[in-house]
Amino acid sequence: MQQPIAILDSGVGGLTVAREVMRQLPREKIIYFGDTERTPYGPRPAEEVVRFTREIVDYLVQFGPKMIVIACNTATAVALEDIRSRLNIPVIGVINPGARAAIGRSTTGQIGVIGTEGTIRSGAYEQALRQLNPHVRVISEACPLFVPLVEQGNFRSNETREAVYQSIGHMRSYSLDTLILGCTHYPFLVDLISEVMGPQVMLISSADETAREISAILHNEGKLSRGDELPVHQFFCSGQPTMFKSIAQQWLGEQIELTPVVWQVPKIG
Ligand code: I24
Ligand code: DGL
Repeated sequence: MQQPIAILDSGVGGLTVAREVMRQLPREKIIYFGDTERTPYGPRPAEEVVRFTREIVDYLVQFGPKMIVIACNTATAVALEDIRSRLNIPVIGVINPGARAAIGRSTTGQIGVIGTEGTIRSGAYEQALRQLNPHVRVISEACPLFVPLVEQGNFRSNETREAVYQSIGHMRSYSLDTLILGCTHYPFLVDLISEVMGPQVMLISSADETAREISAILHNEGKLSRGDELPVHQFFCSGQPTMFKSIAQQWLGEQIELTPVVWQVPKIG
C-alpha cells in the first residue's frame, strides 16, 4: 500500500516517533503535522486539546492515510477515543504501547509514570496499565518543568538536574522497577532521570514502543508499503516554519519538505 502514515503532535516532540518509524520502516511515507503555533499542549484544558487534535486530524485525512498516529502523550490521553470513534482507519496513540511495554518488563508491578499536567490529570496511563493488569501499583507525577528545559536544549545543566530532583526525587521511596517516560520530550533527560531514580529502575520511552507497535500492526494487516523507491516525507507545521525546519532537519539528519499551514481565522459577525 502506498498510502502514507500520518503522525501528529503538539510541536516537534513527535519527531521522536517519526524518526523511529523512518528507521524501522524505511519504505513508509510519513505525513507529519506539528502544531507549533499552539504548542505546548501539556498545560491546556482537555477540551481544548480535543478540539485542536480534531482540527489536525481533519486536515490530515485529505492525504488518505492508512493509519493515524497521535504521537503526543497529552493529545493521546484526552482525544484518542474521540478520534478513533470518528474514523474508519487505525488510530494509535503513544500511551498503550508504553503501558504494554511497562507491564511486560516490570517484575514487581510497581510502575511509575511521568508526563505533562494534562496527561497525568487525565489518568489515562493508570487506566491503560490497570486494564492490562489490575494488580499493578501506579505512582504518577506531572513534571511541568521538563518540556521548557528540553526546548532550551538544557539536557544536563545544574538547573535541569535540580528540576529533575525536585520533581521526581520523592518517587525513589516507592521502590519502582519501571518508570514510563510519558511525554515526547523526556527521553532527552534520560541521563538525569536515571541518575535520580537509580540503575534498578527501567525507563520506558513511549516513542520507541509506539514505533514497534506501528510496525506490528502494518505487518499483521498486510499493509506494509512494498514500493521500490524511497518515499519523500511531507511535514506541516502551524507556526513559524524556520525553527521547526531547523530542529527537524537536525533531528532527522536529512533535508525535509515543509509546508506551513495557516489555520482558518474564525470570522467575526
Ligand atoms: N528541542 C526541542 N524543542 C526545541 C530543541 C529545541 N531547541 C533546541 N532543541 N525548541 O524539542 C522548540 C521551540 N519550538 C517553538 C515553536 O516552533 C517549533 C519549535 C526536543 C526535540 C524533539 C526532536 C534541541 C534539539 C535540536 C535538534 C534536535 C534535538 C534537540 F535543536 F533536542
Ligand atoms: N508532546 C507533548 C506530550 O507528549 C509534550 C509537549 C507539549 O506539552 O505540548 O505530552
